[in-house]
Formats: sequence, structure tokens, C-alpha cells
Amino acid sequence: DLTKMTNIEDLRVVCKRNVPKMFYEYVDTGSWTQSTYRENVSDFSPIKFKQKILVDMDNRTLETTLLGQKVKFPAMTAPVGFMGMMWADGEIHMAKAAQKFGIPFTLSTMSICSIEDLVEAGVEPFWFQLYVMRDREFMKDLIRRAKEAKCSALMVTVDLQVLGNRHRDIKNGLSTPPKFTIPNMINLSTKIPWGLRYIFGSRRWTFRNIAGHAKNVSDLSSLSSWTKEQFDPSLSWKDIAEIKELWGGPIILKGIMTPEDAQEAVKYGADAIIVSNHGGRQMDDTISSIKALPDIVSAVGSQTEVWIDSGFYTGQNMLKAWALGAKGIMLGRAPVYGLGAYGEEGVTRALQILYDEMDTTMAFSGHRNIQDVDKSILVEGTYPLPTRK
Ligand code: HOC
Repeated sequence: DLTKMTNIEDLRVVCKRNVPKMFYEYVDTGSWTQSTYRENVSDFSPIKFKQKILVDMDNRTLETTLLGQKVKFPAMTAPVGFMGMMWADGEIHMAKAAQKFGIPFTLSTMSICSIEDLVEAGVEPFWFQLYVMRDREFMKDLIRRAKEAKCSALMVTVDLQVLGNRHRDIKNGLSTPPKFTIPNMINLSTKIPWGLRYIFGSRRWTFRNIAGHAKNVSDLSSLSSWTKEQFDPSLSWKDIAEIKELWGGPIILKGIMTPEDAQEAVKYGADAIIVSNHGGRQMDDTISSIKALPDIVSAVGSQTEVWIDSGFYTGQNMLKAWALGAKGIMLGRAPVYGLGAYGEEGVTRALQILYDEMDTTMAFSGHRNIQDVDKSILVEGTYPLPTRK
């Protein structure tokens, strides 16, 4: 019974207790000083709702569409690397929970379970996230595999061709499977249920999408040098055109932080863009996603679907983003805490918490249908406005 898990923070605490330190800290970190990581959350606080009373709030709905797909609320789960190290077969559990709840799931290139593992586990068509590596034939092969699996959208991450420095990953010697060092063994000895699930359940320990392609996947002795070796820093807009053509289906660009880049994305045919600073894990000392949103919505909101991620741990903040023009909110750490805490059930609990918070806050603001919600639910002067026409 997870009803005592009343907020995302409760799930985070259990996740921290259950999951080996290096994997928990991989998720729960930002880059360098972590200022962007923190401001992604703190920049929501000044934004205030107006309370509206004595209006009919019965029969509410948060239903909407994302790329034409009907969803229970304007959310999707993010492509999180190493997800399958939070819980054995984590990507399969996350996908099943998200899809049963009624929102899309996105599989990361850097996932533990592969595209084919998900198909074999009977997961419905999902979205695939692409990292572009130096070996372009490999990229083409990933796109081919995603097509074969009938993935319904391709999400290209455009802000990670070089890696932000995450101190904890370096100090922890992040690798998968974990190396047999004394500190790792001491920590793993306190995570027995986690280990048993791997030993007696799944034997999937390492990045199976890229196994056999990217060199030394199992010897990921330093995340930053490995990424430097594999990821292609020369990725540019002309590659986006090529990827779009190869893919031939809906394409989402994740990692847009300025109106100029958003306009470029529209020019290159992005069906949706995600305002994102990668959860504060990449460029440090850049603005929060919520501060970047209004200018981007005003620049391209009528030409493409504008979504957002980074810093969403409450339904209240999801509703603020919707009110400011985001048509979808991508959830990364919040459902991952649920996964690390209780597997599939934990993900469902995380989504239910966020759904209920968003729904109830919408009711407090006097609305029954999310489609009627706009920035009029927010107190003037408390939210960021577009800075240019
Ligand atoms: C070896 C993995 O989205 C993150 C992920 C991508 C990690 C790529 C490197 O950590 O933010």
C-alpha cells in the first residue's frame, strides 16, 4: 500500500535507501555548482496562483493530446540513462507504468534494456531518444531499429554532445556494472534486495542498445572520457535534416533554451520541441527552463508543440508551466524516484501524485478542463513574461 507515499519527496527518500549510491547520485545531481539544477525548482516559487471559489468544479479532465496522441494528462516520461540500474529491467517497468497510466514513455539510447528488450516484453509502441555518436552508420542503425520496433516518435537530444561535469559521478567512479572496489562492495552489501532482483530476475547490467557498437561499453571507467570518445561534438542543424529524412516520422528536439534556436528547430521541421536544460545536468549557470519558456512560446508556440522539462516534482508546477504555454511536461527524476523505490508500482504512484496535485490545483483555480487553463490563473506580476515581441 503506497498511499502513505504522499509526495515525490517521500519516494525520493525510499529510492535513496534502496539504490546503490553511484546510481542514485547519478540521477540526483546537477553539473558543476548545480546552480541551474537548483533554480529549475526555486524559480517556480515566486509564481503564484489565484484562488477562485464557488464555481462548479465537478467532472474535471486533464486530457489532452501530444503529437496527436490522446493522453490522460499533459505529461510523458523522460529518456533517462542508466534507468535499468535503478531497478532490474527498470525501463520495462517504467514503460508499462507510464503506458497503463495513459502517457508516453521514451527510451534513452543510454538505457540498460534495449529497444528489442522492450518489444519482447510486450511494451506498446514507445518513443525513442537518439544520441548521435561519431559512428554515423551506428546512428542509422539505431534509427532503423527504432522504426522496426514501430516507435511512434524520435526524440533527438541536442544539448549533450559534450558532457557537463557531474562531480559525484567522477568521485563515485560511475560504471555499469559497478566495479569490484571496496567502497562499492560495502555500499552494495546494504542494498541486498536491489542485488537479488538482478541476480535472480534480470541479468541486464549494461547499455544494451549500444552493445557491440560503442567501444568498451562495459569498461566505462570515466563517464566524461567515454562520452568524449563516443559522442559526436560536430552535430549540427544539417544533421537534423538528415535524421528527419531517415526517420520519416514525428521528430522532437530536446534541449532548446532560446527563441532563436526554437525558430531554427521549426525551420528544420521539428514536430515538437522541449524547453530543457537537461535537468541542470549540462550547462551550469544558464537560466531555468520555466524562465526560458515564455519567450519560446511567444516565438514558435503557434508553429510547433512546445513542451518543457527540468525541475518538475509537483503537479502545481506542472500547472504553472501549462498556464505559461507548455503543452506537455516531461518527467524525469520524479517517476525515476518511484521506480527506484518500488518498481512499476512506484512509478504509478509518482504519476498519480502528480496527476492529483495538478488536477486539484486546477480545481482551486476554478477550472474543470485543462484546455481552458491559461495564464489568467496566475497572479499578474509573479510569472515571467516574454522579453521580446
Ligand atoms: C554514459 C552516459 O541523459 C545524462 C544522460 C546522458 C548520459 C550520457 C552518458 O546523464 O544526463
